[in-house]
Amino acid sequence: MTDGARLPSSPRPARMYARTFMLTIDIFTLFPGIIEPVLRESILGRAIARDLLAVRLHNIRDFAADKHQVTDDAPYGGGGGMVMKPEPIFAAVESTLGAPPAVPVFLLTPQGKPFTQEKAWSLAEGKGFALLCGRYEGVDERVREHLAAEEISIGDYVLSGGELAAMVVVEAVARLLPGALGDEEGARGDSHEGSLLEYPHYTRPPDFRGWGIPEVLLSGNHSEVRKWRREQALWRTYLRRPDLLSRADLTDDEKNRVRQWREESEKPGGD
Ligand code: 6GU
Repeated sequence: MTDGARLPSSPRPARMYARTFMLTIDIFTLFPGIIEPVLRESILGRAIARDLLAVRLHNIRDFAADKHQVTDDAPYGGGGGMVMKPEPIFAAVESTLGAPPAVPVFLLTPQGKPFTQEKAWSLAEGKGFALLCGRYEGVDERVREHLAAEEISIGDYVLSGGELAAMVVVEAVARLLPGALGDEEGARGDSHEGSLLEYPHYTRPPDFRGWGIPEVLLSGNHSEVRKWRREQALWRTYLRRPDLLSRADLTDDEKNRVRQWREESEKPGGD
């Protein structure tokens, strides 16, 4: 690696932006009680207290027109499970955000597009958005077709509802808002920033149960520390998430390094 190497995981200056207004996220759900306590704690609680972020919870059931406030029904064509009815969802979203909605509405579903750090940045930089939490076996297809801007999934597994997924999205976005983290630089070295995983961290004591820490971290040599961290981030990504490397922002030197590692592992007897 050349000297004057970049910071760990290659922060992009393009990501330094000035948001001057509060970001508002509207969440439409049948279970606001799942979400409410999460918004009170830690980074989210602080971002809301500091008016960097506003999260508005809307209970879809409040928009069901009938006496029993029914929000689901049996699927046409038969089969098991219940489907979320379109009317209460359209009523909730349109009475809150207008028709068509003034901000993009994202439907949370395992069929959605995988949520990424890149998407988190674009939402943090945007003018606000809404999350619609699916429940039961599904949501009437007309919601996807005529109300949702996009469908988002947080990974290849199935949750019973979109509420926890919505919290994942809100948390990932909130911590990118300027002032949300104690340390302003905090988000920039994170895993997935610049498509590399993060380097290993250590704190006191220097010897814990006989397990030490890498010598370089005690050296006080900041340039050597930076080099070591970048190298660790690269090596870790190579070992654990080689799929990320094609997107990563690497120097020519680093690309050669990776190529060497690959060649060595392909040699007979290599690991
Ligand atoms: Cl966004 N919703 C549900 N119900 N399950 C999921 C998901 C979302 N993302 C991954 N699994």
